[in-house]
Amino acid sequence: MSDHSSQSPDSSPEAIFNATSDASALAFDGKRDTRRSFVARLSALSMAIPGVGAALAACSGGAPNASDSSRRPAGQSTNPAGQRPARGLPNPDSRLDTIHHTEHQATTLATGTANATYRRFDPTLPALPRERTQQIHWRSQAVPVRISPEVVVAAWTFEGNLPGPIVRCRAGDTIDFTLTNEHEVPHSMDFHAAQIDPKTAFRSALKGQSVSYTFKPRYAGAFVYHCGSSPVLMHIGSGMVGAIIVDPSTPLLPAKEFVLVQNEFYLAAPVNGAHPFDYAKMLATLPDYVAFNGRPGQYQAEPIRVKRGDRVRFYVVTAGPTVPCAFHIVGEQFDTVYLGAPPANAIHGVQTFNVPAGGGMIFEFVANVPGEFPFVNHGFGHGQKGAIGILIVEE
Ligand SMILES: [Cu+2]
Repeated sequence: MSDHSSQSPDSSPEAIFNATSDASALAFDGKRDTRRSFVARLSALSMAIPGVGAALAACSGGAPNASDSSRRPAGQSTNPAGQRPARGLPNPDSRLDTIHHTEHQATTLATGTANATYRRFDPTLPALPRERTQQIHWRSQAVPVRISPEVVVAAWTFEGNLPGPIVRCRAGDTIDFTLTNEHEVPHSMDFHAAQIDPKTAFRSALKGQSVSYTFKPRYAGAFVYHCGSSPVLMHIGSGMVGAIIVDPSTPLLPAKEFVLVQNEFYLAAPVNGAHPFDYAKMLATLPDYVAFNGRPGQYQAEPIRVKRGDRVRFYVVTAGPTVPCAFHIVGEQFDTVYLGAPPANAIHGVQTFNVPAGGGMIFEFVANVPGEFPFVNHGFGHGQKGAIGILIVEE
């Protein structure tokens, strides 16, 4: 029995999400008094930022220097003058730096909200580069992101979008990665495809600094990347997430391939048109929205399309920070789900499989039935907050 009978207009995918959106709006209205008091509380706290005081005190300022991105051993970082940070500066990854665990109330506000235009996030898996070594240099930035025509969030990002760019490589390739931080808050990068000492490689960069490291993904699969700076809940929850897809050395069968990064949004009341993120709500784990690729319901408004007979492969990565994804396609069954390290660890004839927060799995089937197929987080208390899309199989 399908989840939503196409015979009932009220149970169509569109109706489900529209009803959800309406319900969310009502919920927002119902909380207006609470939100008003929250805003007052926020003002009183002067929009405290995680670790920003220590970061500003430690940072000598200035724009990032291109020379900062030159290759260095894993985890070394430099200040804008190309020097190693002095001893005694706070490392927000350190368990000793408790300041970073106590100074968190709301994200900083990004500017330029009016210029944040809504764009569907292209879910298409990028082509596999021919080169066996990739040089990747990204910036961490605070940027307003319009996650729906109505909602702008004051996001913390990799390369100005939420999720960040999709990376694709092969097992055994070399990734030379550099992160340059352009934001007052310390940031870092944790690739789940890497096996590396996190204390050095995943350490934080203060504003104007860069961190570089090199890794070779050992296993194929769909992996999360995220900022790992403390408190990691705040940094993942504010948008610093994405996916790295690692192909096996023997390619999988040709397919139409798509990447879905699920994340959830915990929003405070808007300030100057943009919603800051709400750390208390992250801790309470009651999201306002749950989305595939950072825009709630975007693939209902603009579905993903394939042709009848296409092999379809979804790389589902759950960035969280907390909510899992019980991935299911209404009216279809998965021929194969790769739990990890494809083509190994394959299970067959699967209706739904749970991708945990911080995990990634690969879902595959042959689209031999035309129609409109909702792909959902079947944990519907979360799915109906925006983690529903439509796959159209055309004749
Ligand atoms: Cu961060």
